Amino acid sequence: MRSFFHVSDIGDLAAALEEAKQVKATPLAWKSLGQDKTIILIFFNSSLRTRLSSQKAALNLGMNPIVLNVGADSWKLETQLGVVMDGDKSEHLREAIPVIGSYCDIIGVRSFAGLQDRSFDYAETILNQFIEYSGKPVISLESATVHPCQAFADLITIEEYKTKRRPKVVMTWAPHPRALPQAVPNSFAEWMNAADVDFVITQPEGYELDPRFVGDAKVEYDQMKALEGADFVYAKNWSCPGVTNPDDYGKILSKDMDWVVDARHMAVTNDAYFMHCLPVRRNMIVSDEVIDSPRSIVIPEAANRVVSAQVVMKRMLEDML
Ligand code: AN0
Ligand code: CP
Repeated sequence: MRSFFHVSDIGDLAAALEEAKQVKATPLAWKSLGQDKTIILIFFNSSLRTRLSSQKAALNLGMNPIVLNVGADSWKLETQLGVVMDGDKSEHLREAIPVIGSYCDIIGVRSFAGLQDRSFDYAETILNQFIEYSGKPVISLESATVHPCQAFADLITIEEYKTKRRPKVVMTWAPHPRALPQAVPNSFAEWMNAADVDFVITQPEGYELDPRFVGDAKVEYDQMKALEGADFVYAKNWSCPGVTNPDDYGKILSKDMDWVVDARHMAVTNDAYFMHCLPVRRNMIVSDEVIDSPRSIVIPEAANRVVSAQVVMKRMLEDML
């Protein structure tokens, strides 16, 4: 695997899920695979789960993880090409990337959408520079448009908890005080469309995700109707993807608190499990009652982030043999 962005990068999904089961059962069975190999994890943005689960996955494989927090531990990096660097950025990605590439075997990058320029974000301009200039396999640790390690962990979790062959999975938009990227819902939609589930997306008007991620998913604007009979409820906020109106890209169009997932919403489901990628704002996205209920699986979902990261790194290491 040269890079990990999309569900297509993992190949056969059933085989990947089977491998995830093995990795989870015997996480230290491939401890010699990563011997003398280094992974550099670069964070342009904050993280708790991605940072720790990626390091843990690398350690399970016997690799040496090195973490770099751009701006905090390093020079601030310029990401735009062709600019006069007379501001606060001391170094350009064009030099930083090949330097980083020369110190490691795999690179993981977290670089959120700027939410200002849709075409810059949706072209994955920053991650593509890492692919082009590093010469090393690159893992998206949430880039401008995708968060594949999260979506893979979400699918592993659904596989573990489902009690029917084809569960109904509903991804619902929920309100948030700040504008958030679309990477998590984009990837979740992409992975659910590839999996054997009945997938429904519900959101207020104007929050339509990019068609390349929505695919053939059902879209239902009536949240309560969408939730009827759901086996899994996946809540997430996202800012306006700018599909219907490009001028609204990255904006908050609604803070409608009726969309906060609470007991009233869960009551119409098939006693659904509640999922969220975390971090979550309580009583903005989900009520205390729901996230604290026995049907909330947010902690095992987060625990599976080690498993998804380890399968991806393991495959990259196997390609180097
Ligand atoms: C980020 C987002 O919504 O993309 C990271 C989620 C994994 N969330 C926040 O910034 C709160
Ligand atoms: N879910 C997730 O990626 O969490 P962090 O932002 O804490 O890494």
